[in-house]
Amino acid sequence: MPKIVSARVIVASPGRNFTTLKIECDDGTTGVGDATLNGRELAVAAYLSEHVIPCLIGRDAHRIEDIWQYLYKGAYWRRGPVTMAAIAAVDMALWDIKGKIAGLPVYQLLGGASREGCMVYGHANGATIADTIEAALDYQEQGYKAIRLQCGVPGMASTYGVSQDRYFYEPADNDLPTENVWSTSKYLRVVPELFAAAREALGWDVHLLHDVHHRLTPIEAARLGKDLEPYRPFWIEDATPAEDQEAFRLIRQHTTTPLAVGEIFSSVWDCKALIENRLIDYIRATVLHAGGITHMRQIASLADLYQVRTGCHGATDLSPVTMAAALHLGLAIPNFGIQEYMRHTVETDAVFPHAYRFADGMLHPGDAPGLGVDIDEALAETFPYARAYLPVNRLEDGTMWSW
Ligand code: CS2
Ligand code: MG
Repeated sequence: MPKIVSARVIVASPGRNFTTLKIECDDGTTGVGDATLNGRELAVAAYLSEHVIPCLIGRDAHRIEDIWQYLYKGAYWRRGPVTMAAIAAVDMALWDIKGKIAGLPVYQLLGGASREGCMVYGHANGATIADTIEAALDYQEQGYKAIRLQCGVPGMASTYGVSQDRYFYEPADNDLPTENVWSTSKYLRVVPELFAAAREALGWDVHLLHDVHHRLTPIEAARLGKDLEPYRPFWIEDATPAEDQEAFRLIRQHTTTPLAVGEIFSSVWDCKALIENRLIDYIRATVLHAGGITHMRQIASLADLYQVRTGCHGATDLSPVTMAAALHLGLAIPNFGIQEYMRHTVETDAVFPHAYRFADGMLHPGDAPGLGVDIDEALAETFPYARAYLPVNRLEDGTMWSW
């Protein structure tokens, strides 16, 4: 059996901060896992180095489920973003090792391919509706079958999802959080106009998505859902803060616009009620923030019982290791919906060489044994960590709000 003999945490910043775990076995096999928690990278690094790695040494790397249960139940303090990102990193690395030893890509260990590839969505954004449509036409030109639309809001200096650079979006910045100002009424006016213009320019054969990013109350979200119905969105995401799972029942009562939620969920318990009551259509939880391939597969299986599909988070603060793991799982499960694909920078791609490839609007994980991704530790060292925070949002009267 492959015995774990060492593990180390690599924190680097090629384009943005990433926390990566590398596990090594006595036969020389190594595996990688993503442990990145945007704005809290060192918290997970410390959790792994101080509290997890000492417990891994000497264990059988093949015992993925037992190690998952040991780290989950053994911590006593269960769930939460830091704990579950740390468990996720161990889990991804162990699946990587198992695949390498078996000589098979991880999706083959998960039951084999259920589709030719994973449909992805790109991020069209712009300061104005016209800029956003121009970016969306570019994505359509590149063969994307699904495009997320985020545009600036007249009268607001900045808003979630709109970047300076057309293709690369990294919201974390500065040493202390940037403060944005938010107006729901201004926002609710512009999004329907954006979708009307998008359907006019792009037609009806492309899926259009939008991320509300936790910023509406339930009734405001219901309003937006109704206003967008004529434009048939693929989904509106994070329509309202989802700690209050019951709030989605109110949105459901008013609109048929599909709902997606879950990128900040860290376990099945955060989304069980949403899924069992069919309050959502897509679950956005990820292998990184929700405990790895092992736990994300459990969430996907529960969702499958209620015809809820996956729509996993895939922003730039999830490293190519998470993207690779998500694609192996997405290729194998029966209820894959769509995979977010926010392109990484050239530096990030160089530090994390990977096998996944884009073609015809889909990503495929490739057939390299394991996850098909690694970290170039020497190159990673040339990109030192620098503390960064996500922005915060305040209403125009100064009230703290969701960003
Ligand atoms: C967003 C993310 O991709 C998305 O759907 O919600 O960009 C999110 O803002 C970041 O991952 C936060 O770190
Ligand atoms: Mg989102």
